[in-house]
Amino acid sequence: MVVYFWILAVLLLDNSVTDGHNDHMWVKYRNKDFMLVHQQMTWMEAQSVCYSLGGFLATVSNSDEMKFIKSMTNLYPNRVWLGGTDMFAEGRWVWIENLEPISFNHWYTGSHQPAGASDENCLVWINSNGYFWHDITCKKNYKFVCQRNRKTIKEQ
Ligand SMILES: [Ca+2]
Repeated sequence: MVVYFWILAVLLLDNSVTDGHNDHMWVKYRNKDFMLVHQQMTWMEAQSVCYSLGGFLATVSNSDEMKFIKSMTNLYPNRVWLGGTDMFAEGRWVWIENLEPISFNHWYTGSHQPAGASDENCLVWINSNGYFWHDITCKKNYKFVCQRNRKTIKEQ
């Protein structure tokens, strides 16, 4: 299984496999790199691909990062997976990066998100809904945003 995702990750970096987009590349933002992957996969598959690429599904730490990722994704009116989940403990939302609780958030309060209880344990970002966050079943297939962390340069 691990080999499968590794091969998939390598194929993703080959433009010929993409669905018309050839921008599967890391984009630098401060101390992070982000990559929008256009293949649509389940949350776990997406996380496996991100891992094979040296990262994980993206953590959104603040509104500046949210705006940056939005700028990467807003050409595509699709839903995208981010790295939030409460699959380990219902109602305790964490980032898969480090299992730290989600602090900054952008849940859609209009429908009291996250609202899916144990049926909906993964965080999807809905572009057409003001980029608010929703919990949804992890088995849906969506595009996704990977992140990897840049090594911080030590100040003299
Ligand atoms: Ca849940």
